[in-house]
This record gives sequence, structure tokens and C-alpha cells, in this order.
Amino acid sequence: MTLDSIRLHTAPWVVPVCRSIIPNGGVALRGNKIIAVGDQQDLLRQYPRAEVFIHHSSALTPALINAHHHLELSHLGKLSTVTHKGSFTSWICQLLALRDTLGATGELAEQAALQAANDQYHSGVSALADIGNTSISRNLAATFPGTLFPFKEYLGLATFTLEKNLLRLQQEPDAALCSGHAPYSTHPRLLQALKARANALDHIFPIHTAEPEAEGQMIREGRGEMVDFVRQRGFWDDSFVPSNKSGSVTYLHDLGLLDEKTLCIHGIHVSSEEIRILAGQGCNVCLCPGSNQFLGTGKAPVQQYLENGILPALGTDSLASNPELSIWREMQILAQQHPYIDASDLFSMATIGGAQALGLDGRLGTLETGKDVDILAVPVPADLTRASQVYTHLVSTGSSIAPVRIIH
Ligand code: MCF
Ligand code: FE
Repeated sequence: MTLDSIRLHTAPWVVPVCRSIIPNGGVALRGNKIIAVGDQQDLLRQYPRAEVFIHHSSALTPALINAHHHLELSHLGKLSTVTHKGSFTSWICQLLALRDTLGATGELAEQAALQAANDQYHSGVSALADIGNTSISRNLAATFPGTLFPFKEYLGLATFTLEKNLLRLQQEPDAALCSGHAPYSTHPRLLQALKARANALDHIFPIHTAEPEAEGQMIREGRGEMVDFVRQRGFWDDSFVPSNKSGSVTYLHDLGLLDEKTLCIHGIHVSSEEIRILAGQGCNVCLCPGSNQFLGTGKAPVQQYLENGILPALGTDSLASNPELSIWREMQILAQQHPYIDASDLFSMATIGGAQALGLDGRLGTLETGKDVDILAVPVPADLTRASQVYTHLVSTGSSIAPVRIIH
């Protein structure tokens, strides 16, 4: 294969995502770029000398994006093997206890993270935004076959932790991607410093937002389960100023943290007004329905996001809060929870929604001219006759889908 040689991949269904499904379609590739997408007969005429690859009983789709993960928690998978019945903060306690027992770093954690990253890639994920407290994910980023953004998580709510964290942040090399954990765990001035740094370095700013009910109560009233938890751990110093009426999104907005490069992870307990704020600020939202289902934190208002022009991204979160890490399964859960949402919207979330959230939509997320060759040939039943059935198959099959990757 020379640099200029053209390859033409054909299949009974091509799913560009940015436009309608093409029956008997094809995708023409040169080097690492898509050069045309369309009807396969037209493409065969246009590129008569192309090398042709025929994918029987398949749909060609863009690769998937996982916009939220914690690879370094993969060795804590035991936590999600039994149904979680307790509160959100009891889960955090379990997580911290198991991590103390097994270690946050070392061979076990590294091997499990490597396995999880490989599994992601083989399931069809080509870009991953990961959040961690160790160097595990940064080390994996170098060899991950797709794109892995390893965010370093900052947290610390108490004022006595602030100066030290700000100093640490100042000393970070520019290449380090830094982000804040959540409104309930991270001092507002630290969040502002993190966001200012992310803006200066022009990278996205992922933050867990509006996840457990207890977070909302803490933000609004300055009391409740979350406050008790933080107090027990010795990090509550009464400096936190509750907002009185509104939730996490308003809180973050008032701190000046919401813009096109902010990625609000979970986004469950948000009011209609807050959804309008997110839309108005051009924020991205990442839904993690598998994790939310496991932790019992609730269901995000998916329909309202869509109605307000927000196409959320999807994330698996980690094995500590989700028994299976598959973006196919995340779509399946949403399809079951929201039967009236169009399957094409759910598939858009897993592809272009994620690509937009990670700032990768210039090269990933759709099949169109100029985008990277990062394509999946997904097996679909041979007897499908309508495009809508293809979308239904893609979003409702779950983690058993085994795509073949088409890369450069
Ligand atoms: O997204 C889930 C649930 N919400 C918050 N945090 C986490 C999630 N999965 C892992 N975490 C991590 C988080 O990054 O758990 C730790 C943090 O490091 C618990 S907070 C001390
Ligand atoms: Fe998370």
C-alpha cells in the first residue's frame, strides 16, 4: 500500500452520524484520511482502481468515545460485583478502604489499568478522557493506540489545604492535564485556579457535577450526608458558603467555571434553569448511566438536554462503580431507560457527542471527508431492511457487540 493508494470499504450499511444512514454504502480512504463517503456503486465508479474491502452483514460507523473513566481504579472491580445498597458516601468509604488495602499504585493497579485500556480499545473506543491521582494513566497514554487524555485530579475542600494545592498546581509542567474532582470535594478557589490554568493551556476541564443528591444538599444548604462525610474525614472547616437555593451548575457558573471547554460529568440533579445555563454557556455534559445505575444516584434528564440543544457525551466511569465498562452498554442502558429517545441520538452521543466534549470533533466522531481513518465494522444481522433497525441494533445490543477496527 503506497501513501496515495485508495482503499474502498463497503458494507450493507454506512452510518456517517452527521447524516442519514447509507444503505449499500462505502467509505473511501487515502492514507489516514477519509476522502469520500457515499453510495458504494458511485464510489466504485469514482475510484475504479481502489483496493476494495467488502464487509458483509456489517455497519461501518465512527469509532466510539469514552468521555469519562478512572483507569487507575480498575483493580477495585470487586466493589461493583455486588449490588450497592448504601449511600453515595458509603461507596466512597468502601473505595478508599479497598484502595488502602490493595494499594493505589503498583503491579496490580497497573496491570488492571492496562487491561481496562486495552479492553476499551478492542470494544471500539478510540478516545478516552481519564481522571486519576497517580501516574498510571499518564504512563498508559504513551502506548494507547487511540487518544488517551490522562487528567490529574485535584481535590481538597478545606481552606488549610488550599495554599499547598495552589502551590502544587503552579509547579505542574504545562504538559500535565489538571482538573478538579467535584464541587463537594474541591475548594472553590482551587477550582477557579484549575479552570484558569486549563483555559491558559487550552484544554478541556472535566469535573464531576450534580451527581449524588447529597451534593445538591451540601451546595444549597451546607448540610446533610455529604457535609457529615467531609466533617468526619476532618476536611470541613465551616468556610463553605451554601448557595441557598440553587444547585451545582449554578454554583459552578457563579464561580465562572462554565464554558465550551468545561465537561460536566454525570449532570443528574440539574434544574431546567441549570440546563439552560449549561446550554447558554456551551458546556459539554458527559452521562454515565451505568455508574449512576450502580450507585443509585438517579437518572440524568437526557430528553431535556437534547431539547436544549445539548448532545451529551457518554462515559463508563470505572470498574469501582460500574460492573461492565462498555460504551455499547451505556447506550443500551439509556435505550432501556428512555425508550422514546431516538436511537440515532443515543448513537450520536457515543460518537460525535464524545468527540465534541473532548475537542476531537475535527478528526473523530463522524464519517466524513477529512476525518481520520478510525472506523468500526460492526456485525449486524443480515436481515435488516431499514436504517432505523440498524440504529436500534447498535444501541440495544450492549457489550456483546464485537466490532472489527478499520484503521490506517
Ligand atoms: O464518578 C464516580 C463517582 N463520583 C465521584 N468520584 C469518582 C467516581 N469514580 C471514581 N471516583 C473517584 C474520584 O475521582 O473516587 C475518588 C475520587 O478520586 C473519591 S472522592 C475522595
Ligand atoms: Fe468518575
